[in-house]
Formats: sequence, structure tokens, C-alpha cells
Amino acid sequence: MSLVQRFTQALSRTRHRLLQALQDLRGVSQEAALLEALEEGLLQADVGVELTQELLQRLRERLRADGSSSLEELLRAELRALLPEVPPERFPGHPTVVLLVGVNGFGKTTTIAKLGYRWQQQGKRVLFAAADTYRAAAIEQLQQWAERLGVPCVRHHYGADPAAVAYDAVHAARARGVDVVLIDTAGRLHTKTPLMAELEKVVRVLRKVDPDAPHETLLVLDASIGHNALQQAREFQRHLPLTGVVVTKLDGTARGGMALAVARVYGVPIRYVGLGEGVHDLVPFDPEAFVAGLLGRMPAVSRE
Ligand SMILES: Nc1nc2c(ncn2[C@@H]2O[C@H](COP(=O)(O)OP(=O)(O)OP(=O)(O)O)[C@@H](O)[C@H]2O)c(=O)[nH]1
Ligand SMILES: [Mg+2]
Repeated sequence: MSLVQRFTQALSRTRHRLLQALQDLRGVSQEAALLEALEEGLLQADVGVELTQELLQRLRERLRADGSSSLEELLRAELRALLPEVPPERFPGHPTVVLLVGVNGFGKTTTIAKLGYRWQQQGKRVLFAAADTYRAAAIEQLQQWAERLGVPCVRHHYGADPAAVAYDAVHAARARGVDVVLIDTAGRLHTKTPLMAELEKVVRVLRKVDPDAPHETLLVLDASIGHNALQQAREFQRHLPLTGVVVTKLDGTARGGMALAVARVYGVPIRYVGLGEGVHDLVPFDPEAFVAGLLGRMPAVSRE
């Protein structure tokens, strides 16, 4: 399946919501009615109030300035312009250290398995670090993925300092000639030990081993929570040097429009997208394919 097909499939429910209002308008051709329907659709698809208003404002201006392009063409261009280019994967470290952070249940551990599989397929030697020492069964969950993939997994006991696990993992990786270390972290936001302080310490300790580590800090966001996920995860951005976002569970949700606001909120691009629970279900984010999947073949609407 091509990337466009995968995005088209994953975004079918979101697309349905976005286009429903326009579909209902078939035959109506007043610009105001079209824009109103589009506004409704964007809100339904969880693009968010702020960004929806901004998009509509820009569309109005462009419709005024450009008499020949269709609404669909202008909308495609505006949506595409919201999504920054995705930087290529790079592995500058020895080992390259990738830290995954995010609210609990959003998909960090599963994403580690998927990324581990992806990079293994590219011939890289991968190691997992079980630095979620907090949630019951978190270590076993990562260990199970590691066993399935045949990847070494550095683990301590529950309650251990996550920074110590990260530190040991990088040393073990060096000793074994591993290319990439993927660090799993806890996701709870409200407990006695502040998670952000704990994660900041992980970063500090990693930098003692390699001043450039972590080479990637990926924030994991759950698309099915929709726009709320952006608010819930804002703390991570304040405390950590994010380099990208992974949007999980895009499959099956009708809230995929939230992805459009991600770069705006965090100032970093979406790097990967999760489209299912298996190790194959991760694709690099592709702005063109995303917009193509989001809009599909829009119902024909005339401007006249
Ligand atoms: N459908 C679907 N399910 C996913 C995806 N990514 C993760 N999941 C599921 O979401 C659930 C939570 O995933 P985890 O990887 O355990 O999430 P986590 O962020 O590590 O959670 P904590 O360890 O509790 O902080 C699991 O049941 C996963 O199978 C995805 O892209 N699509
Ligand atoms: Mg986890």
C-alpha cells in the first residue's frame, strides 16, 4: 500500500466528518454558506477553534484575491502550508539516543517497539532502555517487545531512578556497538515525584555521557484524544528539548485534524504516525499524503 493509501485509510473517519457538512451543501453555491460548512467540518475533525478561525480568515482573503482557484485548491494549499517539512532520519551519535516522552497510555512503549523494528529493518543495532520504572508491568511490557524483536533491553527494578537506567543503557550500547538506544519513560502527570523533574534529570545525565544526547526527544501524542492531547502534553514542551512528535492511533479516530495544529503548538514537526498496534504500523509522516488523505476527493463545490 502506498503512503497516500495508508493515510487515506487511516483518515477515513476524520475525512468523513470534515466533508460531511460540505456534502450536505451539494448544489448550494454561496461562498458564505460554503465557508460556514467548512468551518463546521474543520471543528468536527478536531482541528481546533483557533486554527479553524485562522484557516477561514486566510481562505476568505485568498478567495478575495484569487478569482480563479477553486475552494478545494485553496484549502489544500493552506492545509499543506501548515505542515512543516519532515527532516530526514539521522543517526549522528555513537550510539544515537532517542528519548520518548508523553502522557500515559498515549503509545510510547508501542512506538519504541515500532521504531526498533523499523531501524532493525534498516540494518541498525538497537537497544531498549526500560526507564519507566513507575507503572506496574511497564518493564515487562518493554521486555516482551525486546524479546519478540531480539533486541537487548536494559532494565533495573521498579522504583529505580530512570536516569540511572538511561545512563547504564548508553554505556551498555557503547560496549556492544549498538547504533540506536530507545529510552522508554513513564507517563503519569500527577504524582508525588514530579515527572518533569525526573525527565529533566534523564536528559542531564545523558548529556554527561554524550553532550549531544538525547539526539532526538520525541513527544508521543494520541490522536484519538484529539485536540485535548495538545493541551495535556504542553508540560513536556516546557521542560524538554523536543525535536519531533509521533502521533499515534490515527487509525480509526475521527479526530485526526488535531495533527494540523501540532507544529503550531510545539514548534516541531510530526515525524512518525502510528496506524495500528503492530510493529509494522508506523509510517514516517508525509505532509502531502496527510492532506491527500484528509481531503480525499472533495465534493465539487462551485464558487459562483
Ligand atoms: N490502534 C492503535 N493503538 C495503538 C497505537 N499505538 C499504541 N496503541 C495502543 O495503545 C495502548 C497504550 O500503548 P502504550 O505503548 O502502552 O502506551 P504508553 O504511552 O507506553 O503508556 P504508559 O506506559 O502507561 O505511559 C496499547 O494498547 C497499544 O497497543 C496506534 O498507533 N494505533
Ligand atoms: Mg509505556
